[in-house]
Amino acid sequence: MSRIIVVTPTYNEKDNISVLVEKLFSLNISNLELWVVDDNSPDGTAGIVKELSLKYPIKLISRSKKEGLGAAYAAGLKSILNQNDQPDYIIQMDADLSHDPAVIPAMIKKIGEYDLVLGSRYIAGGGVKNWNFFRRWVSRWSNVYARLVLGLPFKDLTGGFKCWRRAVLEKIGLGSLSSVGYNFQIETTYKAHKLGFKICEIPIIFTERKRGASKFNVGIVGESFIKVLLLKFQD
Ligand SMILES: Nc1nc2c(ncn2[C@@H]2O[C@H](COP(=O)(O)OP(=O)(O)OP(=O)(O)O)[C@@H](O)[C@H]2O)c(=O)[nH]1
Ligand SMILES: [Mg+2]
Repeated sequence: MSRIIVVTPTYNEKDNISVLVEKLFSLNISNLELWVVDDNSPDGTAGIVKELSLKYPIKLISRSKKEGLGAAYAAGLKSILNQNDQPDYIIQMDADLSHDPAVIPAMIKKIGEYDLVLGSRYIAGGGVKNWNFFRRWVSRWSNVYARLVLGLPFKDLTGGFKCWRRAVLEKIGLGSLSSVGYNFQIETTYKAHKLGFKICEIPIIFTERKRGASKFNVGIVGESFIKVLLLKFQD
């Protein structure tokens, strides 16, 4: 039986995290654990996670300050790889319910044949709900830009709903990643592709958060603009 760890970064997700947990564990996937990487959320997200961990297999990684989702993921993934009881697959997803846990069984099915499965908004069957024009525009162009500069064949490079075979994460060198925002997603997929791992996309519908505040900002777009070029010229 495969062992699966779902990892999610949280910053002020008190109104979303318990719904995510209930939805995730109601899938009844055996050997599934959730790891939450919280950056000392002032709204008390960590306390809610601790309470939930009395009922469900949840591990909380508490970090002292907010350093962006890239740093939170890198820390969470490193701790997962450094523990004794290694998972077969690692799924990463947002905690704000934009990513629907109902997609997870399809991801697990696909990871049997691939090394990395990307949840994709920009292939047939995928999409985005309730995003304003600006967010749609930024997301579309960020993807076109990264795809063309890096020469990648995937339609959604910036999405954060992904399922990894453990060996891929071991090889891409988590210690060398520096992205703060969604560039983390581009960087990790690019490294996996360059190493020759088999990657596929499956459709997802991304729904804008209903509760809590977005951490998206223009700095994150600027970071990606520059770091995609740096990635290209590192080669
Ligand atoms: N630990 C941690 N988590 C973060 C940080 N920034 C964002 N996150 C989490 O990363 C996930 C994605 O962040 P969001 O703010 O929802 O970003 P987004 O999905 O691009 O933006 P929206 O569409 O507006 O929600 C959420 O689960 C956040 O709580 C951070 O600095 N630290
Ligand atoms: Mg979000």
